[in-house]
Amino acid sequence: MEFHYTAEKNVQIVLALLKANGIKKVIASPGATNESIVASMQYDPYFEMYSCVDERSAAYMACGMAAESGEIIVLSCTGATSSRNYLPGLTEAYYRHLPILAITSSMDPNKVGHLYPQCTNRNTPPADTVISSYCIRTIKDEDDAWDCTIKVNTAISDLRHNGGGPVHLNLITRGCNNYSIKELPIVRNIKRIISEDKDFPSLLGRKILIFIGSHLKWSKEEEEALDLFCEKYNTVALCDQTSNYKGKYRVLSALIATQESPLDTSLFECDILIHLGGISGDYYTMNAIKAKEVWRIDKDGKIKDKFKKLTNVFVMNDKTFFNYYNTLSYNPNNLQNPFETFIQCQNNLIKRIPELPFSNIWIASRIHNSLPNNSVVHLGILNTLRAWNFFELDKNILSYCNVGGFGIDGIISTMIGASLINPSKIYYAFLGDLAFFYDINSIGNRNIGKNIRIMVINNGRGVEFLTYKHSASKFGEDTDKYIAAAGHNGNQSHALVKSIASSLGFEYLCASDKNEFDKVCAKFLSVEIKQSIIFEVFTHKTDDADVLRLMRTINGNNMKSQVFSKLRNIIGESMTQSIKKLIR
Ligand SMILES: Cc1ncc(C[n+]2csc(CCOP(=O)(O)OP(=O)(O)O)c2C)c(N)n1
Ligand SMILES: [Mg+2]
Repeated sequence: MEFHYTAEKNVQIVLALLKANGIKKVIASPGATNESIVASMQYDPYFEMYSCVDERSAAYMACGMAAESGEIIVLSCTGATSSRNYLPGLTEAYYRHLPILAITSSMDPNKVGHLYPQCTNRNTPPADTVISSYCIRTIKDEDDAWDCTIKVNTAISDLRHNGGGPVHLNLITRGCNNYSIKELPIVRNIKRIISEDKDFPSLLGRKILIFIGSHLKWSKEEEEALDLFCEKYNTVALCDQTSNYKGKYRVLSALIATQESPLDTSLFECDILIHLGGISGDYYTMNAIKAKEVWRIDKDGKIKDKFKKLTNVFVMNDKTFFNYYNTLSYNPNNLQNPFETFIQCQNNLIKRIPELPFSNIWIASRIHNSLPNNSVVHLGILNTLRAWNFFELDKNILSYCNVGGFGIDGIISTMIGASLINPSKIYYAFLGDLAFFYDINSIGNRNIGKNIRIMVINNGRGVEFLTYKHSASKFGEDTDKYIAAAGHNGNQSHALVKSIASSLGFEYLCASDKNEFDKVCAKFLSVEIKQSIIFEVFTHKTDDADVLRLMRTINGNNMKSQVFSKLRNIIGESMTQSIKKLIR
């Protein structure tokens, strides 16, 4: 019988990435739990294998080998107490930054504590033995395979990162009788690149897009570096209201990306997506982007694979990255800069926005270009952020949203904190009623000055969950009971916020329709800093929920979604879901 690689997919990924990274020296200790990996290596002449019965000695041998060869050394051991005996050698390696990958094989960790023989808990290695430790679980679906790929890549990269050192993989096995796999899978290899590296990968002839997640204020130099990069590499920066890049190639892309029937799908296609900034609430653009590869710029060097296409992490400032590529003299592709096309697309859509009902989105459409110069905007998560992502703000207005944790709990507090830094600027918060009442005690803070303006869009519930295509909207009226939490805080009372606001010294404004809104909003938009304001806007839940459909179908409906929506009415949600799954 011929033996090749194990059928265990997590082991195959480990092996493929060891090979892709030129790691070949292995010290194996005897046992059964590490059979899959050891046997697979043994039948591949690529691996240079050594045997050592005593794991304590094996780990010290690895120290000697790593120091002498300068290479990464792999250790493999079985269950029982074998992994414990790596600790002295790994402690030595830790303090000497020696790159040793300790792979301890284990049965499923769920079995720990259930009287299974040889099954020990490896969750928390002592602090000064390894720089990182990952559990590499059995792969049962695509998500598991992704998780395994990311963890093994991170582990291998950690061995040399920040001075490097030993790393632990707890490799889960279910045992294996199938060693028929002749070829290892092709596994995505993720590299960290630091500014000292001599050869950054080439962008020659590649179609590039940039996506900026939430980002703090940009300096002039940073913005200029990105402007020049976009000019040289014929690209644009796809932004939302939290990206805060205000340079020449900013594209606020949500309105284009959200169209059910896209104007031009190729706009979001690229060979390389350059991804910077933090978490983004612009789900539409992230879903629309079709990138072959993603390069991430992130000073913390962590591997963050939002698009599941990450190949390079540039461990540096945005500016260092852009400046490096800006100094190269070639013009890497012959494509036209897509900026004009994006802007034309956007204008084309804006012109065709139908009459919107009185709603969160209508408000954003009405006042986005009337806010005072240099004011600062804080947006509520999800529904409000989404509304404002459809309409551009003036370049001198910065905008933020608590997308770090996506809480509705501290939106006003965050804005108040910011407002205290600069009393001569006007700070706005736009948010829903659940978010407003959640954080209501903050408006009683005695430090508040005259420079804050809060707009509460009071639809009496979390309308987010009723919006067009939200999965929770399928329960109809029942969504209101618990998921959207309707009817709290006076159930759209016209007296409650008014009295609190007045008692606390705010000017109180309110509106229940477009006419009323237009009558009072001048005060809310005034450049004069006289008194802080709370503007309560009462909207109707169906308007606030349905307006999204109007924005997403400016260019017509998606045929498929029309068919499914009709089907849903006839055969019900669960049958429709089953058919969708079948088609997929
Ligand atoms: C602290 C916290 N609790 C719960 C959630 C879940 N959540 C997300 S949006 C939302 C509804 C917000 O309602 P509202 O502020 O009235 O805005 P609307 O959707 O009506 O515009 C909730 C409860 C959250 N993000 N944060
Ligand atoms: Mg609400």
